[in-house]
Amino acid sequence: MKRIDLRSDTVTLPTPAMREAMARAEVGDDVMGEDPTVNRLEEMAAARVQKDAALFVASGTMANLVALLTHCNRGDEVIVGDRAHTFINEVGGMAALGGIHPRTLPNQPDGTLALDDIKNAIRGDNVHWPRTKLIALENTHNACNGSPLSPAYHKAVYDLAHARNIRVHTDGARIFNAAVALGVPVHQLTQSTDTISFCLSKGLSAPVGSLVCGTRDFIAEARRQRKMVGGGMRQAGIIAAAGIVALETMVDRLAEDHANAKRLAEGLADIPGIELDPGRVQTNFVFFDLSNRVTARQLADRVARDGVLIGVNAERRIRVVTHYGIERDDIDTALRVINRAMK
Ligand code: TLP
Repeated sequence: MKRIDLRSDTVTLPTPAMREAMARAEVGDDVMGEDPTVNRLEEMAAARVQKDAALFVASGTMANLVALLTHCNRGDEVIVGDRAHTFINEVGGMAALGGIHPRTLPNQPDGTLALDDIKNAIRGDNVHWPRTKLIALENTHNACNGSPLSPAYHKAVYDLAHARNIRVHTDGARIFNAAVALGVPVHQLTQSTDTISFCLSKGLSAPVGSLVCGTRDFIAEARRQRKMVGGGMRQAGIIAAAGIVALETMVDRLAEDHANAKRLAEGLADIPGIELDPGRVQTNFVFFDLSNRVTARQLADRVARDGVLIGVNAERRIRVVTHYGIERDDIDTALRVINRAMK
């Protein structure tokens, strides 16, 4: 029985080409700037998102932390969505390690923050108040249906921020999913953000690693912050090699994951007791609610017996994610198994 793991795209395994590249990778001490494979990945990444420089880090969480530590001093404030990964799923790192004050605004269902909410949240100069330093966006927005934010929205936030001398960081863990879903080159999304982090180890299937991208000065400072949080990785070319293959070969195929998510959503919507609007599925995430007596935990346990793994998101809410390794036939199998378990 093939295990059909739909809990996350973080479960993707490296491709044979990645393993081969890892075995052959030329390496050196990256803390000394001497790992040629890491240097090549960083150059490729920066070029891809049209920033001056990039920094290879261990995870998406570390990428966001290092970016926030570089943008903000202790006591500075970051405007962030109340459903943002940086706010809900990163162990409070910005506050715990950076003394950064999160000012949350309601995320709209499409993952955006309302422009008026942002304008109203930006602080003036007052001895009592923290300084608004940064606006943090997320694209695609994980908890908001995996929705992609558009180039126009990025530009609106960027213009608003820069008119007030505030910077913008985007958690682009899945920025390539957004670009593929919107049918735009990724730099159209990244041109209107000062810094962008993205992950190699989600839909792009590399085993480890993320990048932070920005100006040369910003990345030089981010390199110090990475060292401070223990992220200097020495012969990291072994894992960077897989990242290069990921960027070269795994971006365009994300469209398959989106098509599979759509097919899955349409099938799920037909199952009695499941509530979802397939029209809202734009990338590789499908969230659905359970309206009969079965709880999310019970459903997950039942389908797991048949080799289908799904993510429990809340008492009656499930998240399923499509990715490399999940084929069209697996979607049909998962639908059959879930349908049976709902009876
Ligand atoms: N998200 C994971 C879990 O942490 C929830 C997942 O399965 O979706 N930004 C975004 C938008 C993310 O979705 C994630 C991971 C991260 C950052 C953190 O990346 P890692 O796990 O590499 O630290």
